[in-house]
Amino acid sequence: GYETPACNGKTVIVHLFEWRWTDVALECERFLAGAGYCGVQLSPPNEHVVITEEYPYPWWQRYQPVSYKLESRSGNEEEFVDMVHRCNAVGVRIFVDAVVNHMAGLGRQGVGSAGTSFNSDNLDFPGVPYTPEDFTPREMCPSGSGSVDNYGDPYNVRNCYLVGLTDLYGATDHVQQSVAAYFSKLVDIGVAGFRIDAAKHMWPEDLQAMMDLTNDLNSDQGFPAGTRPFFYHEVIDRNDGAVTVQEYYGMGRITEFRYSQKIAWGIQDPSQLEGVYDPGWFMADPDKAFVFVDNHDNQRGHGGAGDTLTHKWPHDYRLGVAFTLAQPYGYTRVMSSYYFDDDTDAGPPHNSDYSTSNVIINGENQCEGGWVCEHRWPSIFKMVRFRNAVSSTGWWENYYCDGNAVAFSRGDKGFFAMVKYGTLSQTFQSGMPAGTYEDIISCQSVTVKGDGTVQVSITNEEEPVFAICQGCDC
Ligand code: AAO
Repeated sequence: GYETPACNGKTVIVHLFEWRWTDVALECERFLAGAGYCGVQLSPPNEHVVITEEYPYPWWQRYQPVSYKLESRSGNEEEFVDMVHRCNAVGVRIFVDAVVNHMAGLGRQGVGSAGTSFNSDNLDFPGVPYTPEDFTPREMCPSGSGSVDNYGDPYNVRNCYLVGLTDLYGATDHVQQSVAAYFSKLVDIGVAGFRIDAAKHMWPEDLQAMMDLTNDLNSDQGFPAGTRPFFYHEVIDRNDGAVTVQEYYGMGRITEFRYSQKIAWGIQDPSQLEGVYDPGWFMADPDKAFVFVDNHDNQRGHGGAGDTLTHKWPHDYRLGVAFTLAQPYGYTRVMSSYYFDDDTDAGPPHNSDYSTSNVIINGENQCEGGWVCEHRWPSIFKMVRFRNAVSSTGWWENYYCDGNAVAFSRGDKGFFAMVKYGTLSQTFQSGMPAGTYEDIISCQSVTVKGDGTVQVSITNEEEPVFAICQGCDC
């Protein structure tokens, strides 16, 4: 199936947004493998437009493909291959952000990040190659401007140009084969799966055809023979448009943006947290949902945003991510950002020539040089271990919430508690077998009594989380 990544049961993907491939490789080896992360979501690795004029090198230039050559702001093909092999060697998988709904935006021409010429207005992308017949015919788009302008009409959403980006005609053999060739090239290198960018703007049957034409994962890179790639589709469904996440069932997982909204509300008002998965809201089934607290768009107000919790509110953010990793709903992704002020276009930390800076790790194992590295914050990365340890129980019980403290158990595999304001000292039913455990956040030893109760103590307001699990230590 396409629903589960080939990660030996590991349960968390980290998005190393805009990192260089050389730094991703190092991070796999020095941190992600030991922390128990399943893998990394990359920024798009293919050739993209290079924008210098109206704005210097915005992050979003990478969502305007020029070709499928593996040369981008994050590095070249040699560095890409080296990264994939080194991450696989330590059991950390690589997931590619695949931009295949469209090519570059109208009005753009010149050469891309790999030096290939292109002209969007002529629908000419010789690096693939794509020519005008590979783009959705104008008469199929019902919008006056040619761009997507009515989210209530699936023909408008899928046949028009998303923010003016030249829309590939995904029903054609040549587009399906070209995209599948790109996917297969990546899989042959050792990539384990794909985030499908703007999947909402693609017809599910076209996408399915591209997926089915893609090779099995590469057994020389440690994947069992016959394993299919993992797919997760970016579909923003807030019960407010013509396209639903359910249309993509059977094709992998689907991003569940209603979860992000619910977790933001729930951290504001913990009495709402028990309802983060709300089937009445038509949220994707637990085994279909792909969930996250924030993503690279909504953390900076692109793609809607509004009620989004981000690293800019570190205390609440820790609560939101820790809770997300503790609760059972969905497959989880952790965001790893770079700092930006009010400038939502600003690209990653860079050198004077605008090449992306390297990530710096300080003596406290945290990042510097403009990189946030939420995935290294203690109450976040330690909860990865918890989620892996409890993953065989797809439910929670002994749920407790008094509006400030929240606690629950994951069968007899683990118990979690957190506190919104101040510290916590309270006895809870843990559901765990009697014995001595270590709180994986504070590293304090704790005892579960014969009746399953445990005395929880959270004294550090900076890391307002408590977690014990079977087989876990600090
Ligand atoms: C750039 C410039 C544009 C220019 C274009 C072409 O900014 O001015 O026209 O180049 O030259 C990224 C950036 C874009 C950038 C683009 C290309 O975000 O600013 O455009 O690269 O360089 C929709 C799509 C969704 C998409 C999202 C941004 O459905 O797929 O817009 N996300 C992905 C990527 C993203 C990337 C692209 C796609 C393109 O993650 O980084 O764009 O490759 C509603 C709809 C959503 C829709 C949003 C925003 O949702 O339901 O489908 O997302 O609006 O248009 C509330 C609102 C509701 C909103 C919802 C969102 O509920 O009521 O309206 O929040 O949560």
